[in-house]
Amino acid sequence: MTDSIFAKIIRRELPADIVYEDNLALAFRDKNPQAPVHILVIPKEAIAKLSDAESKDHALMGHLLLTAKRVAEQEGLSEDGYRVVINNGPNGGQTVYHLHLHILGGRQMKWPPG
Ligand code: DGP
Repeated sequence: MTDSIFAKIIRRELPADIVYEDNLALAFRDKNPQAPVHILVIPKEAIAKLSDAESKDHALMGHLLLTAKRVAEQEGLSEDGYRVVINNGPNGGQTVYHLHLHILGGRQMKWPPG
């Protein structure tokens, strides 16, 4: 089990601009936005990183991806497009060890990412 800042956001011990919540997931605006729209989608279950996900998490992982789609629609990003990113571990650039999907939109993305 991890207890990161995101666990504190789930428990409302830290403030966040929450844009979506259900029994499995929470979505809130990134405090250091890298695009006009930058939202994080997290599971309420404390999975530290993508590489820690297991077969039992199959449905949850699908739910997180569909939640990202739903939140992107809610934010009006569907027509122009958007990017969904998971940073995994040190080389992936992960800094908060509670699994999260970044939704980035509102500008043209570049490829490859840095
Ligand atoms: P990553 O590098 O993939 O682990 O991304 C972590 C993201 O979390 C980063 O874009 C900044 C964001 N972040 C860190 N601390 C907080 C916080 O306390 N509140 C919010 N809303 N976002 C945070």
